[in-house]
Amino acid sequence: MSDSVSPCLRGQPLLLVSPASKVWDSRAHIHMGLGYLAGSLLQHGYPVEIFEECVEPTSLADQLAGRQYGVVGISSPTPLIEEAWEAALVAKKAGALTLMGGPHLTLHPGESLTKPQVDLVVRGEAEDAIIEVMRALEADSGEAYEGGRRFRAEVWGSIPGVSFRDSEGTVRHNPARPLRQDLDNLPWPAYRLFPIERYTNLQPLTDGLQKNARAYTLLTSRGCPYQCIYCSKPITGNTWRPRSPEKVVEEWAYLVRELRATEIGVTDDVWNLNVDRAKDICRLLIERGLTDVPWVTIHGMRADRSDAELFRLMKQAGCKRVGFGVESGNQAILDAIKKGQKIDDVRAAVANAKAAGLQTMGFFIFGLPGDTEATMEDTIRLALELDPDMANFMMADPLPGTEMYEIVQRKGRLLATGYHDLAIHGEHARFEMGDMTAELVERKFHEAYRRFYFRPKRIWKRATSLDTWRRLPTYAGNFVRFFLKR
Ligand code: B12
Ligand code: SF4
Repeated sequence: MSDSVSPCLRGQPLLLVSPASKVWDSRAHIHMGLGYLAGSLLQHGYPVEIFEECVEPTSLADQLAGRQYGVVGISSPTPLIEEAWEAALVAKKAGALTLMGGPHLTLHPGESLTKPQVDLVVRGEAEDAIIEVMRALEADSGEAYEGGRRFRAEVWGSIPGVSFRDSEGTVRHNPARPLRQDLDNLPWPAYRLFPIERYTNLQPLTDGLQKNARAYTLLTSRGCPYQCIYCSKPITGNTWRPRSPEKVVEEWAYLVRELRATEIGVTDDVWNLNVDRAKDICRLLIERGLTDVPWVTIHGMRADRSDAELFRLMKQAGCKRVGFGVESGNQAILDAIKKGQKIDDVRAAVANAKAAGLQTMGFFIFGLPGDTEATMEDTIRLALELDPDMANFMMADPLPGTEMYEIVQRKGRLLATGYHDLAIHGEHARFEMGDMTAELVERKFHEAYRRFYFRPKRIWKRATSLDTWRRLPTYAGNFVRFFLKR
């Protein structure tokens, strides 16, 4: 069976898809990866649309029934891979060629190519690869076989980062594509393709900045050189690539002035690795009058890469809230998870941020390898001592490809059942190890929420906050989830 017409040659647009989870319902931020891919495609003249299932009023099947797309590109982190394969099936049934990419595909590209509905996989960053894929499709759009579409190796074998089935049906993985260094010359994400009014604001799980915000995210750098054992970094590895402050602020101005952003989230892994560069970004924001739109560092900053001047400049530059990955209140556990951070660094950073007038947020993890009742108690005590405006307690999540996953395989008992259960969404432990039982981890996790949020001063602060009343339904849901169980 063979069909020779290249779908992309029919002049149909591409559809870039991010599937929604079936098991959790959480923050919806614009997908920067898809935004960047769309930016690159538009720059090269390929029409493209974005479909983030979690904010769309229609199903993917309805979207594809209403409009013909030549290529459907699907993005997936590990916990969403089953939903992503389903999306590929829907796209295949609608007659599109299917292309997959993102963190899970980079970790396990061959696994998805065992699914006949998946035609091509791109590993790693793909702004350049997707253009080469589109050009290759013009030369060879493959032949359909029951076991999956097959492609000619002479056309496809030389595109770095691509995995495909060759004419014999053998899965081939081309060599990896080196990471692009000049981030300044990448086209900006195609921000206008996101229906921004349908996205939630940047940290609604914990607190909101504004209701109905036009909440955009922005990347000032990519990657992180640290090697925390629980962190999954298939796309960037242990590298860090900064953008120049000038280019960052140019994009920031576009979000504020052209797209009328009402809040901005810096979504880097570690935006302040180079403290001087972080300060330069703040100085430029101040100089260019871009301080009125509040911004947050969504995923946390490195506490050990900061000083009092940085927080003062951030405050002047319009920053409202900073987050810190504190993780554990026990130094031996912090060392064991290779956080590369001292508890005193965290104490100093939180104190400096508060002194500068910034709201603070701390991320804490329970059930790390080596954790005991006593070390988790240290974590709760550190949270109480630091007393950030918000504390986000989580249970350790052993994502495949991480050192923690290997440790759990060797010494622990994995409790997660399937990929979807590897998401940070529920209130159950994903593994046990030695004397560290799920019961113990879940008990300390719920205890942390109770002891942190049920202090008289905290209750008073919440009760007197306008935001609390606005967000009562969310808080009521979280109350049941985090406080009443166990
Ligand atoms: C911002 C962010 C979020 C935001 C926004 C979601 C999003 N998908 O963008 C929020 C807070 C909502 C979020 C949620 C989750 N996240 Co998150 N998130 C990040 C973070 C910090 C940055 C992502 C980013 O913007 N990267 C920059 C862009 C340019 O890169 P990119 O997205 O990887 O896209 C490039 C390539 O992957 C590739 N690509 C991506 N998609 C596709 C599709 C096709 C067709 C092709 C060809 C290529 C391709 O090309 C893109 C351009 O170069 C990363 C850490 C990181 N550095 O990657 C974690 C990260 C991606 N998240 C992760 C996880 C686990 C989640 C959740 C599952 C958490 C949970 N609930 O359990 C959810 C999943 C939500 C979802 N739909 O994806 C993990 C994924 C690990 C893994 N093995 O899969 C990461 C790597 C964090 C970590 N270190 O553990 N996340
Ligand atoms: S510092 Fe953050 S991004 Fe870097 S490895 Fe550790 S958890 Fe991952």
